[in-house]
Amino acid sequence: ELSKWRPEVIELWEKCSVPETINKETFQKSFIRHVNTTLARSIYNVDNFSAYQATAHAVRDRLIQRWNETQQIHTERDQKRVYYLSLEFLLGRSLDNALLNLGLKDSFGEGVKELGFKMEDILDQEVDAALGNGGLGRLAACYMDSLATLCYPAWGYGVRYTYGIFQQKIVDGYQDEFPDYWLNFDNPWELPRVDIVVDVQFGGHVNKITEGDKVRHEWIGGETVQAVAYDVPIPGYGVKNCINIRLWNSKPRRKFDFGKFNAGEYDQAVQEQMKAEFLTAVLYPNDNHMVGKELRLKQQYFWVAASLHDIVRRFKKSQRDWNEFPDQVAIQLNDTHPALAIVELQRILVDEERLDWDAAWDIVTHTFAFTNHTVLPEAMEKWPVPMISQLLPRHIQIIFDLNLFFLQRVEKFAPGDRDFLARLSIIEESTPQYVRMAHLAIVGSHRVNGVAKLHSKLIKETIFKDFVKYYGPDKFENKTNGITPRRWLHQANPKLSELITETLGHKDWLKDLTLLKKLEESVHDKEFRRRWMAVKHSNKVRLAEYIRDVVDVDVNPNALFDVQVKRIHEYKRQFMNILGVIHRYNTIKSMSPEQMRDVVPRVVIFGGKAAPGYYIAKLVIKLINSVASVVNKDSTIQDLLKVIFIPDYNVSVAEIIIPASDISQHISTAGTEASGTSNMKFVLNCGLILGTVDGANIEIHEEIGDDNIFMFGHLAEQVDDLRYAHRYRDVPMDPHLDAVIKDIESGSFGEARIFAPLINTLTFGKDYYLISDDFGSYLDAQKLVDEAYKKEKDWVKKSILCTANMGQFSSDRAIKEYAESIWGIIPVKV
Ligand code: 8GP
Repeated sequence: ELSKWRPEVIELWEKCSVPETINKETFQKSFIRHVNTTLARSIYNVDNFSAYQATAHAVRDRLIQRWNETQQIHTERDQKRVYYLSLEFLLGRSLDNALLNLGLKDSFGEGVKELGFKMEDILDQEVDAALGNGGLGRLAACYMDSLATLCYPAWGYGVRYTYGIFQQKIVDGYQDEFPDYWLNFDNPWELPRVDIVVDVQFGGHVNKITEGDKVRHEWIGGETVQAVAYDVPIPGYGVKNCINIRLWNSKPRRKFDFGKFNAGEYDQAVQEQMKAEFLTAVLYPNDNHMVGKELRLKQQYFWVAASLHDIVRRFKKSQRDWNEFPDQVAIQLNDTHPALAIVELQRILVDEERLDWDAAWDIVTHTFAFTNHTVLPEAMEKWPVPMISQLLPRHIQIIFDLNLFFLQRVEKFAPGDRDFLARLSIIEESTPQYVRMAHLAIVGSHRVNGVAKLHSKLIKETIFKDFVKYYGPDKFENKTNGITPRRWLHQANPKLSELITETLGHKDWLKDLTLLKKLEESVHDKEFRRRWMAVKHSNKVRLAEYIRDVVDVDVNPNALFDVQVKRIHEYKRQFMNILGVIHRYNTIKSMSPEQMRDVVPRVVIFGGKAAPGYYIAKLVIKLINSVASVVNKDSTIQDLLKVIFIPDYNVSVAEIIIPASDISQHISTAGTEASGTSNMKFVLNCGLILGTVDGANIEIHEEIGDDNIFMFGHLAEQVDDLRYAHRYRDVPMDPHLDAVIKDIESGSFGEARIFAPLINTLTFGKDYYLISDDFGSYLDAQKLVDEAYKKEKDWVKKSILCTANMGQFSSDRAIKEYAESIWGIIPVKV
């Protein structure tokens, strides 16, 4: 394609495209140029925020160069690519991460200092990109970091929400939600691609056209919304590769309804335009819970259609045969949200590319793979058939056809077993009928995976049991989640990172986390232990300052910091934690001054958002704050206990909290937390954990050993029987729990009637999450924590061994496993 240019032109381009050397001086030039031109400011009015913008733009210039080179080489090599489709990418802040991954932190830091700024102040100006709810969205972000670092040819596809996850404020102890208008001031981390626009169709009808002995379908009419691409560059660590997340934004088609306009209905014509923009306005704020809003379904199709159009266009450029599609393209479905992509690809191949049905289906099923992230029934996506029919009339036909052919095969496998057929069917035969998205995702994929060993076993034994019978076990795999050590240690905990690098004598551990194992040799080194402790202490001081700033409570950095930060959900049992806190409070209150001297002072820290419609979860927040306001004021307990609820927990708040924890709690009812990823972050940052036998806790336990973790509670295989007992028998309540409940009911923490619905979940609600069954062993485990913390030397050793044995939980390991056993892709290094 260069042939259209004269050689002199090409030469000039090459001469002018030589990348600038990057050092302090060139950075400063670039900084000032951006202040002057991009921001139209000058030395007279440059504040911290404009300094942030200028620095971000200077970094962005370098990112774009790398991004271009990466795209160019990936196009040239034309290797198989993976496309990661995720409705959530919880990226957090980008500046610090980009500086570290590009190796520019020191030189740029010096550079801004000489210009009269502090790097910390500049970094603090950035707002989080919070396009996700919790673990699922943050996992996608960690995976993009690893894909870039390992040089895989990969793209992410998502939605550019105008409003990310809501901001949480605490008013009178209750959660209040405020819109997160994160794009308020320009976003330097995205590149608007006004040239990349895809038409997405909704509604209309389908014509059946017979041509000779062939039938084809034509989907026409309805409304069209345009998808505009915004590209977010993701730099790898210590490599030149920089990959792309393409986020789609909806906008109306340029064509304006002049008919209506001329008829005097100007406002209505404008309203229709605005409706199109509204499509990508807001992220649905539910974690592990499905809410069947039509707009959400529209978002899903909008994003899937635009992404597939893009993927197919890229494939067609190489002019290969369609059979080669699965050799060039792997598509990973992050949960069932993008499951319509399966139907859309089949539609493109059959209706537009005129492939025959079976050939098309063969391509589809070799292209897709599907990750499940939960077994909770309320999270399983299903959409009413009438809703899909209205929005996507051709897709619903395809879904019914796919289901018919699928069930015909199942019928051959299990002749006459109608129940089996009904259980496997993509369609739930209720009134109205529903499309079960997980079934669609399984039938349309060549691999299905869970996200931790126990979870992957449970999906095979419970929700997908019948599919295992039909397909055999090999279609189902485990890919234990991972986290990126770049953000979650190097960036969030710079002092620990430095100490590790100095001790090991290299930085290679950031790309091969198993190298941390060598830290084990230093546990007997007294000076090393002292420094290890000093790092933890300074991180606790940093968190204590943050707590003073946001909730105006003083906490003692020498106390044991006990943390539970994650979405508020009944299955995660923050309720059990706060009930335990009340027990602790009452125990301390009943002590003599003598006895008190033996108590380990504790700061119990909570953080997390509740879905705005989740009443019980919101009451848990209220209870935590009510307990906090009583306990924190009570001078009779001599600062032995403080309770803190940190508002608006998000990625950048997590970066302050996680490095400061002594113990963190991951205490879901066994079998309910698919994996958890914050458990990995805490242990990597040398915090011990108190956990149930659930999710990735189990594998962390295997790696770090019995002595360095506190595990308690019933096992997943006991849960059914325990629930049965609550349902049909009179199970006596744990006496300590009973006392705590009576205390709440007596009004010790404010009006008792407020908390009645919460307490009812334990009684009338049959204690579905088994708090009373685990409460005794929970309190016992907490006692062991206190005892262990008193033995300082042993505690530090445990802490070191935690970090040293986390090699397995890098997202690099996880991504390599996906690449090798599911996607079949190889690295292409720039
Ligand atoms: C979460 C799981 O709850 C968490 O254990 C896991 O670490 C994380 O995914 C990443 O794998 N699951 C979800 O957020 C989830 O299933 N969300 C809804 C779409 C169902």
